[in-house]
Amino acid sequence: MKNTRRNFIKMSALSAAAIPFANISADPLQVNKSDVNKPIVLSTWNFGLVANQSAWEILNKGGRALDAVEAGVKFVEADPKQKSVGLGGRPDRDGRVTLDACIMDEFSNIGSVACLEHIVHPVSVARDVMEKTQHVMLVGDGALQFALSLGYKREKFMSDETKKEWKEWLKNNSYKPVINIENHDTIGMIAMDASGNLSGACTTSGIAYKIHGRVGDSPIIGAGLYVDNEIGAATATGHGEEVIRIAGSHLVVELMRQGNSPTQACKIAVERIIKLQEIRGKNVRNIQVGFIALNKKGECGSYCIQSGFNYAVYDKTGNRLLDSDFSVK
Ligand code: SD4
Repeated sequence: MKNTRRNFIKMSALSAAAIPFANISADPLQVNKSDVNKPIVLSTWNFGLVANQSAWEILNKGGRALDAVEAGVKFVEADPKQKSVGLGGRPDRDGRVTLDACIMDEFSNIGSVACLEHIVHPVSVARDVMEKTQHVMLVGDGALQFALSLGYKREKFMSDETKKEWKEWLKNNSYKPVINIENHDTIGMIAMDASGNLSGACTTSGIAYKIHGRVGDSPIIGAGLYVDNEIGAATATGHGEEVIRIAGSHLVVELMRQGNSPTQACKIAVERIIKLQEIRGKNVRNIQVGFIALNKKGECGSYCIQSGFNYAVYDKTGNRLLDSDFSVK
């Protein structure tokens, strides 16, 4: 009798434990493999076009999505003309250029650096955190020392032009981030390779003239970037505080898991941000957030708060820049 009862309890516990997993099939989106649009890469803003080009060279040769997204965003990090990413990034209010980046692969390996100074390729340091340490995130001086120990070169940041702009800003010293600055910002990139595997990367110098030490969404897995190799991937740009508040990129992926298209998922996430702005008595017109998303079928989409956000998509039909649809008209 005792035994039977124990067995019953055991069985109940087993079946209860099995319930949450019962719905998680290996293929929740019911992907018909022959219809998958792959390889494909998409990335935020105008500079996504050149970044996609670098990524495509790898994807088109059958390379891994992880290598493609790293190479793609590195192209933008190294461009001194880009004032919101990498080498050319604008400083914080103390005149220090601090960089945030993260990377995630098809196995849910993750790596991230935040508030990293003097290193041109924070995304590669993030990948080294992922592949060479038992941690997932390094910040500030610790991230810098880690990079230097691996042989990364310490570089001088801030061009004369950026320094001049910062000195100008210091005269008023007021922190009012401008939306859609120069139509380019953080680069977030997500890709599916010819094997159908997903990866993503995200890198930025963050919002200009922030308080020293401020970290946005971009290096935070689940906020600025998320990849689930069974479902899809998403990345974000814009006011990082608002993206973190809703765990944005993770939310977009979970919304795709529930059957929403990439565009619908991005839209629902954007609407949640807008609703929270209203609840908190904030003016939504002062902020911009854009998401881009890709699912396992190779379908992609985007949505943002207000006009001005665009993204680049490269698949077998070519590389193109698309305007994102938006909520606040
Ligand atoms: C941040 N999301 O640091 C980044 C910056 C950005 O448009 O994308 N700005 O909050």
